[in-house]
Formats: sequence, C-alpha cells, structure tokens
Amino acid sequence: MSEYFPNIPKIKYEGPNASSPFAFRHYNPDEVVAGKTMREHLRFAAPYWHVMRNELSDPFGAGTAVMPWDDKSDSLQNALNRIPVFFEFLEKMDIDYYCWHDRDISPEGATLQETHDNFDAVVDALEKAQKETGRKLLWGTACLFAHPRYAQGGATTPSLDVYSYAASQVKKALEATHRLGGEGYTFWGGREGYSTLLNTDMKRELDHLAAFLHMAVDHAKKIGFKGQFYIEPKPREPSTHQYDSDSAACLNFLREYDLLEHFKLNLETNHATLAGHTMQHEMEVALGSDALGSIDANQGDELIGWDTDQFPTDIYLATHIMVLVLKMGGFTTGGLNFDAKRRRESHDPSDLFHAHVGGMDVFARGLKIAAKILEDGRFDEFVGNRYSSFNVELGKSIEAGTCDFDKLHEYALGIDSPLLESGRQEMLENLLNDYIV
Ligand code: XUL
Ligand code: CO
Repeated sequence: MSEYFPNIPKIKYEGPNASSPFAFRHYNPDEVVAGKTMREHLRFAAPYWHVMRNELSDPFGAGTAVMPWDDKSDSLQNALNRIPVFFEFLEKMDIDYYCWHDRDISPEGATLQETHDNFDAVVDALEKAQKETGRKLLWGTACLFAHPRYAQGGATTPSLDVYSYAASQVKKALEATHRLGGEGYTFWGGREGYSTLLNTDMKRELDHLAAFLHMAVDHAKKIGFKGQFYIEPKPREPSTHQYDSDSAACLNFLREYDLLEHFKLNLETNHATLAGHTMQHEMEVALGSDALGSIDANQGDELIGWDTDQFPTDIYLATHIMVLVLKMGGFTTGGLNFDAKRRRESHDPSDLFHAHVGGMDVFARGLKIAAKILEDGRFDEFVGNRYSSFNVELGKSIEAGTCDFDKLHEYALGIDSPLLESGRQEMLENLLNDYIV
C-alpha cells in the first residue's frame, strides 16, 4: 500500500516534554478524565472539505496547497483517488470520525442522475474504507450553496425546480449518511437567507424551509435513520443575512415550526463571533433548551471580520467549551469537528498534521482544566450563592410561577433600599487564570 504522507509517523502521546512536533503533548486518548477516556469525551472529527478539498485560495489569490495525490480534475476517478489519502490522514492522526458534504466527496455530473451515480460510487468506496480502518461518520450534509443553481437558496429559493433539486440532493445525502452509519445529519444554510428584502418574501421562504426540514425528518423515519439532525447557525457569509443567524434565532424557528424535538444545534466558534457572541454564549443558549448537539471546533481572528476558520489554539476557549460539554453530561451523537483550514502560507501536507495536533492538544488541555474546575465547584458555588436571595418562600414562588405583582409590591414596601453584593468579575477572572496556568 502506498503511503501519501511518508514523512509523517503515526501521531502518539509522548507527554509535555516530547521533542517531535508530530506527537501529542496533552491528548492521551486512553487517559481517564472525569470518568471517561479522553477519546470518549472529545470525539474528534476531521472535515473532508478542508482536509482534502481546500486548496487554500483566498479572494485575492490562487490556492497554494501542495496535493500531489490530486490531479485537480473534477473526475470520478480523482474523487476515488482522494479517499485512501484521507483515511491514511485519519489513521495517522488517530482521529476516529469524519464529516462530509456530498459535493466535496463526489463530483457533479452532466445530469442529476449522473451526479447521484457518482455519489453512490464514492459512498461505496467510503463504506469500504470505513470498514478497513474503523473510522466513523460523525455527520453528513448536502452542499446547497456552491453550485450557481443555489445562488438564491436551496430550501428558500423562489424556484420550485431548484427546491426539488435540493430535496433530491438531501434525500440522497441522508440515505448515504444512514448507509455509512452516520451519527448525525447537519443543515448549514449558507444560501438560506437573502441579499435584499426588496425581492424577498421572508415569511414564505421560512415556511418553505420548515416544510423542507419536516420532509427530511419524515424521510429519515421512512428509511430508518435514527441519527441526530442538527442546524448550524451562522449570521451571514455567503448570504448577507442567513435565517439561522444564531442559537436563539434557530431555536425560535425550530419551536415555531414544531421541529425542536427533531433538531439540536451544531455550534461553530467562528460563527458565534460573527454573530457578535462568544461561543460560551451560544452554547449556554442551546443548553438552556437542551439543544446542544455538536461542535465545529475552530476560531476566528480578532482583526479580520469574516469566517477565517482557523485551528483552535486558545486554551481559554477550549476550557470554556469543555466546561459546558461536561455540564451537559458529554457528547452523545456529537463531537468536536475541526471545521478549520490552514493559513494560505501553510501549504505543505505536513501542516495538516501540525494543525490537527495543536487542535487536539488544546482540547485535551481544556478538558483536563474543565474537569478540575467542575470538581472543585468554586465557580458553581459562587454562582449559586449569587442568586441565593431567591432561595426563600417568595423567591421560590416566583420560580414556580405562582407569585404576583401585588405580593412583590407589598414585600418591596418593607425594604429600605435593596443592597447588592459585588459581582466580583475580576476575582473570578483571576481564579480562572489560576486553573489555566
Ligand atoms: C461554513 C460551515 C460549513 C458547515 C457545513 O461556514 O461551517 O462548512 O459546517 O456545511
Ligand atoms: Co461548520
């Protein structure tokens, strides 16, 4: 069997003092933290689109990525040639899961039927590669944003013909996800939004989107797919405004259209920051509705206002994320998918490995720090105490929904002037630093 990355060893845990950059310093897959192994907690996944298909171009320049295995054609054979490269990458990285869009694994054909036939051939090859290597599909998705036919939306297009094409694509992608044992299926609506309201019937588009998602749920039932459906929020890019703009907007939409029981959220850090939120905020909102499903683990750049999809390297961010993942009791169907790409300057295949080693190590550190924070319980204790004034009869009746304004009015008249305790933000930030450093 030929090796596509001959100079890269299988990446193993060698501890914090490892001398090689091709080693984990913190991610020790079999080490038990808070009752489970790191492998079980973190459920790392790699995205086919960034690892295999991202040539590292930007709006001002061509791709730089060195990909000797890829003839740059859109042929089915080239699509099949990429598969062993990707699975060698997963095995050497010790990453158990992967994710795909239908169109990054297989090419568009001359007709819709030919497109589906190409897809079936690639899915056959993926099924074989999964069996041979033990790698698993975290989630699949359909690309309803790249082809010009989707320029005005997939499930929110004004064209019934395009809507039907999108439905046919999702039907196939769902069936393939099911066949490959995928644990979830994601909808990211890159073109499900608008560029101007002058030509847009927003309510009608949202109704169409909801109908589309209901048909996906019905089709899953029909074929016996029991995986988790996700919506991935993002406020804009490529559309000027995307309907699934953030956690709160998605939850409102799902509730309004009776879809909440079928969907959870797949949250991406750089999308949270584009929405003007922190990732913790987006996660807390999802957790509040028991709708936190999976994570696209990347980070943005403070100096650039778009979706830079950088590899996660921030220990604070990884710690915050892992605190909330542990608080929800861990992932079930979800995981940490590195929806991240190398910088255009990092064109060498070995950079793929440096990037993922860094991401996995930072989440291993985040996990260990988060476990210690939760075990000590000092933040939880502080927050619990902060609201303890409500732990009396009157407060309990507010929380139970049995209080009224007259009772509160009477109580308020008996108080001289409410006294506030300090919120102690700086003290808590210092405490967090003590855990991290
Ligand atoms: C785009 C993005 C997508 C989704 C899947 O910003 O994050 O790759 O993760 O369609
Ligand atoms: Co994503």
